[in-house]
Amino acid sequence: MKEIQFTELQNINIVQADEIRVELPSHPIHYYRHGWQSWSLAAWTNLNPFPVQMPVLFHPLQVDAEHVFNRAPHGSWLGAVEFEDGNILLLGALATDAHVFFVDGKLTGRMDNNNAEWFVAYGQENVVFEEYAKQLGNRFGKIKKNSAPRVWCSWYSLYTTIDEKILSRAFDELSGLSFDVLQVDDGWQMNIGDWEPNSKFPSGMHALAQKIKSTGRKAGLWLAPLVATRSSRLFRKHPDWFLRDQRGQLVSAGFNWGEQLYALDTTHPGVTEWLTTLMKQTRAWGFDYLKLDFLYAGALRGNRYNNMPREAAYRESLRLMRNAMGTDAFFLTCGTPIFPALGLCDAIRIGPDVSNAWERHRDAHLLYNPSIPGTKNAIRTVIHRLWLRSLIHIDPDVAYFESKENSLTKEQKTLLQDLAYICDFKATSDLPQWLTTEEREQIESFLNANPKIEQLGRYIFSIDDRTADFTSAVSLPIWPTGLITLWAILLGWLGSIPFILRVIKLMDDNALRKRRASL
Ligand code: 9PG
Repeated sequence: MKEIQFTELQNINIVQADEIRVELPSHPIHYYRHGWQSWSLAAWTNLNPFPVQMPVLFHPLQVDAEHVFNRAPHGSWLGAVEFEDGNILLLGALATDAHVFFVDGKLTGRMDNNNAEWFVAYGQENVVFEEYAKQLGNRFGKIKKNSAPRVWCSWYSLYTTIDEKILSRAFDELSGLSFDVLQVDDGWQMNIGDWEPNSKFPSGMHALAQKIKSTGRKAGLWLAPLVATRSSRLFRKHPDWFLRDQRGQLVSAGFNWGEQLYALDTTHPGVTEWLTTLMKQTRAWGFDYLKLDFLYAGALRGNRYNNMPREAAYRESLRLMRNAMGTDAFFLTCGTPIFPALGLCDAIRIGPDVSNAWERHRDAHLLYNPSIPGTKNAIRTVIHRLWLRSLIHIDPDVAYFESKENSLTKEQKTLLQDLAYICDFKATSDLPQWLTTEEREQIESFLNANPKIEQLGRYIFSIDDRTADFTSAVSLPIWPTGLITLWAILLGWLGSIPFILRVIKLMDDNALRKRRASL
């Protein structure tokens, strides 16, 4: 354990230690929490105990389940405190498998297993984060291939109701809009784990990629290669490939698609071979842009075939998949623990999903869940992770232009569009046949714009001659009091009952089926 006094600090300090404690010059006013994976909260918060987000069943897929019940300020790999005068002190690992806590008025960093380097710096927020990013780039590597492609993604308008006919129509009607990639999202596969086309894609995946390429764009595909549902053939055939705990019980990777999810042990030779074949298969089908999702599953705690720290194991699986797909593919990681992905992919999703609504009372105030899809949740976390932009392409998720089935105000949509400019990553899911002529023109001008961006304050930017202020997205919900607390506890509990989630899923599927008729 290394103890560092504030007076010993140089401008930049690199310290070798498994555990480190940094004394502060005075009592801070804010703490920078950095959540584990794409969908986990990143934000400046006060120092009060923080509510535990609900439902518990979702913890493995929304936060770092190892630390979720610790209500004191803490975060993955780094932590920073802000003082009255606006200066900050940052303690951050230059390695994976590390966590930072605020304990007894000091910043404490802990690393699993290895004795690696820590970065400590005090000063102006932008300067400190910039230097930290530089040091991370030296250790993890930087890859930024020119500019990020402009993407149309099927998820946020069609969800799982995609089929050959619906997509083919959308691809045709997107002609005249300057997209570089048309990306097929969730809904094409047989099952999570069984990555073959389902009956809605009778012509197969090669034909689907060909169709996209015939429109002059690159073909993109979504997969969640490190998880599988209990009902998948993969799970039934290879139960020994999945991560288990000390007692030999399967480790939960959370719950989605109305089912229990399990995580592949990516160090198992059967799994490495299977992953390699899968990546090569997607390339052979003709997809050049891969959005690999639910990747956190590769970094959950468990007993691995090769005993190694969980995030290091995950990083190796990314290396393996990257090698198998080739460096000429554009590789976007999503639902990914952030640090282990640096240097191995082209882009990282740095926030939760956006949605056609700003914030839902249930999710924000009762479940206190900042990871659930919602535009405010997405903007809040993305705006706190912009410092990663010098290292890698940062994906803030899609912007909306359409007004059909969308309750965002014009101002809220503009915030998302501005965030895309700031991140230099432009994507939308708007369905071409839903767009008015004006909305279509707005998309085209968005895709071709290259505005001059300047940061004026933590949440304020100038974009050409306009000002974009993201302050309205950063506040955190107020924790409920009185009778509402009981309702919140009940809801959190109900949300962890698989049967209830299955019923909700059936209702959602039914609504989507009805909607499909109108597409
Ligand atoms: C497809 C989607 C889209 C989307 C991804 C991911 O429960 N959750 O917290 C949760 C968060 C995100 C999520 C799904 C569930 O969405 O981010 O772009 O590809 O999967 O299923």
